[in-house]
Amino acid sequence: MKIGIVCYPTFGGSGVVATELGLELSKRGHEIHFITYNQPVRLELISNNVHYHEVTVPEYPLFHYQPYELALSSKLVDMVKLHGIEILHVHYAIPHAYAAYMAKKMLQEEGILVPIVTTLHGTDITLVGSHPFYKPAVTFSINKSDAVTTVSKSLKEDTLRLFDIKNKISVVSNFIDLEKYNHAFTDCQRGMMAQDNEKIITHISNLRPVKRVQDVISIFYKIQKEIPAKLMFIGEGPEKEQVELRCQELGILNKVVFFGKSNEIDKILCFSDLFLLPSQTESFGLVALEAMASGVPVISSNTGGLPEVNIHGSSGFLSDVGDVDDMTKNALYILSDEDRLKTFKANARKEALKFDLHAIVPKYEAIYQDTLSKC
Ligand code: GMT
Repeated sequence: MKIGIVCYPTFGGSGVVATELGLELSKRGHEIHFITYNQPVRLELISNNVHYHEVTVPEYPLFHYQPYELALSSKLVDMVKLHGIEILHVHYAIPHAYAAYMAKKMLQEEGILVPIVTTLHGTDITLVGSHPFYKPAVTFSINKSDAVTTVSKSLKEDTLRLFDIKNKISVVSNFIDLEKYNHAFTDCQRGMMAQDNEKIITHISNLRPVKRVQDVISIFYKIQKEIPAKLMFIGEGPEKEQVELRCQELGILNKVVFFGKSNEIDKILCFSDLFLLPSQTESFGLVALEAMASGVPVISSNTGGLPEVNIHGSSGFLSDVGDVDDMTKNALYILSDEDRLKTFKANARKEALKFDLHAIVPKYEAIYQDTLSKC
């Protein structure tokens, strides 16, 4: 199939999933066209089967807001015509599903039929999309998609609860390329980051309020009072400065390593002992799955889709949002006994195997085929 993939090209989970999906589909013989405003960060390889088409929005002084969805829908029309793209798979409803619908309508005028598959990822439903500013447009574009998927059961329930949905929603969970996280590389540089007796705790996110990064600091502060530990803090975002200030106030700045954005999180996860994800809401928690695939147990909140990924008492523990005492207790339980830590690490990897991309990508292929056959 010739498949157009629309996504955010950033470090965010939806862009990562869309990119990994496109790359795997290309290995399975499909022709993939990424259509977005930058080359997706995990798209290292452009090949015969993988193409990238940039959407540019020329600056015009009259426009207070530059019309990205207009530029995107025009680009989609052009690329479908030029490359014979048969199906469009858009990741994140806003504004991608809306722009794709406009493109579909324009193409219909010329007798070209291109169905749209929309994958909802989380904040497009739970935070941004359900805001009255966007809700009518998001409801419309979900209902007008030819197929709709969510990345967890929990997100499907949220979508049905928050919007008036007439369309069928299929759950296709996020996935992971386990081979990438099998510690095959030999340069796991634990010694550079911590002493042998120190435990390494890791957090990775976009440092937005929804990630509750202050809870990460509170939990780490309590852990390091009990056992020697270091915190690896990966990501950039609006809460970073506050986090740095708080670490300084608590006198733990020398125990926290700030990495900024990283394209090599597998290299950090390879030497991590525990992962913290105390988010306010999380439709899936791809980063928790990435940690688990690296054999890193997860201490997380029990919100959204996290209980579908992080299995309480096996790959880690779940606590109520904001319950930093319970999260600390669980973290110390895992870290304070070497044999127990080993068991949790093995379990984390085992639970991650359920999300192997080889099992999940064919589900998208089946959806494409089904959608095309109805067209
Ligand atoms: O806020 C983020 O974590 C980024 C956001 C995105 O759209 O890129 O992530 C959402 O999609 C990911 C991939 O499906 C999910 O793993 C994340 O749980 C989800 N984030 C939230 O629901 C907050």
